[in-house]
Amino acid sequence: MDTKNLGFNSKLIHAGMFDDQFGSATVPIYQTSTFKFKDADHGAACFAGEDDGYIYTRINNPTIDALENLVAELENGYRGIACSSGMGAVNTIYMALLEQGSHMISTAAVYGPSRVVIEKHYSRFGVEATYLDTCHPENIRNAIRPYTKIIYIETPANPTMDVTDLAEVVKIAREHNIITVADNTFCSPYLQRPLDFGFDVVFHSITKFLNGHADIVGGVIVTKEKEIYDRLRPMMVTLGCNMDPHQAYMVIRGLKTLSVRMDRSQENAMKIAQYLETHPKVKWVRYPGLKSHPQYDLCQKQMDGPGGMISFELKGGLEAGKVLMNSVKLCMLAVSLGGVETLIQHPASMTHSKMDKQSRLNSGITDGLVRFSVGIENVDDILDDLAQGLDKIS
Ligand code: LCS
Repeated sequence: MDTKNLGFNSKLIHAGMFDDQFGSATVPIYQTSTFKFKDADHGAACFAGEDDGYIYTRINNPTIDALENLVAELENGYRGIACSSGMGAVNTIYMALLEQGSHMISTAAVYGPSRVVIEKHYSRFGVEATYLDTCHPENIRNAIRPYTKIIYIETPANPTMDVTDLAEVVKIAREHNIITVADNTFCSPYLQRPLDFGFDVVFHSITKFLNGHADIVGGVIVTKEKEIYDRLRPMMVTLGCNMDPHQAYMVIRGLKTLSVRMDRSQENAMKIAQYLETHPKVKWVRYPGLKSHPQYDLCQKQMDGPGGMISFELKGGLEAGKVLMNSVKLCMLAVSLGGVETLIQHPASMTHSKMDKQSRLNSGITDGLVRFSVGIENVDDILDDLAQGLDKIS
C-alpha cells in the first residue's frame, strides 16, 4: 500500500509494513544472521547491488528495513538507517561526515557523550569542534571556518531545553555549503520534522520517545537525499552498529502508539510545568509550552507541541536536588527519558558528569538542575509525588 499521502497517525500504523507469505498482520521477526542465495550468480548480483536480495543482517534485514522505511516516512526523508543505539547513530554520522582537519559547530548543551566523544576521541584524529549557544544563529555564522563540515544541533537540547531556530541554521549552512544534522530525540517526528526545514540529516536515540517503553536501546538516522544516505549507510555497516531484528520489531510495536503516548505525556507535562512554576522552592522552569520559555514564539513556530520534557532549577541547589530525588516514590530516579513512566534525574551528577565542570556550567547545566521526563500516569499522582518530595526540602 502506498502510505505517502496518509496522515501521521495512519503512517504510524501502516508505513513500512510489507505483506509476508502468510498474511501476518504485524511485521515478522527475521531472526537470522544470514540469507541463502539462490545460486552463485544471485549471490554475486546481491553484492554488486544489481539485485536487492538480502545478504547478511549487519547489511540488511526485512524486519529492520520495515522500521527504517517507517521512520523515514514519519520524518519525510529519503531512507532510514537503524543503529544499535543513539550513540551508534551519532558515531556513524561523525565518522562518515568528518575527516582529519575538519571542523564541526554544535550546540553547547548537547547530550553529554555526543560532545565528550568529539573532545576526547575525534580530537585525537585531528577533528576540531566549536560548542556554542545555537539559540543565537549569529553565533553559528561567526564560528564558521573554511573547513567547517557540519553544523550539528540538538533542539530542544538535553537538558537545558534551549531551542535552536531550524530554518535559520539551514539558511546559514547553505551559504557555506555545510551539512546540517539535527538530533530530534526530544520531540520525535510527531512534534518536529527538521528535514521539512531543509536539514540534511535527522537522527534519534530510539531508546526514548520512538520506542517509548524503556525496554530497548537503539538509534535511527534519516537523510533528506540519497547522496548523504550513500555516505552514511556503508559507515554504519562497517562500524557494525546495526540494529538487531528483534529490537527492530519491538520499536515498530512501540511506535504504533507514539502519538497517543506523546499527547498524554505533554498534557501531563503542561500541568506539571505550571505547578512547578508557582512552587516557592523552584527557581525557574524551562518547558516549551510555558510563556516563560525564552524562545516560546520559536517553539510555537517549529514544534507541533511542547513535548514531555521539563527542566527546572531548585532554589536549594544540589542539596535540595538530592533530597527531592531521594524522596520521590512514583517518579523513578533513573536516566533516559521518553518512556511511559515518569523519570527524574540530576544531569550534573549523572548524564553530564563526564563533562568538564566549566564547560558544563557554560552550557547552562547548573548543579541544581533537575530533568523530568513526564510519563503517561494519572497526572494527579505525579503531582502528589512531586509535592511530597518538594515538602521534604528544608
Ligand atoms: N541524543 C540524545 C538527545 C539523548 O538524550 C541520548 C541519550 C542520545 C542521543 C544517545 O542515545 P543512546 O545511545 O543512549 O540510545 N540520552 C540519555 C539520557 O538523557 N539519559 O541516559 C541516556
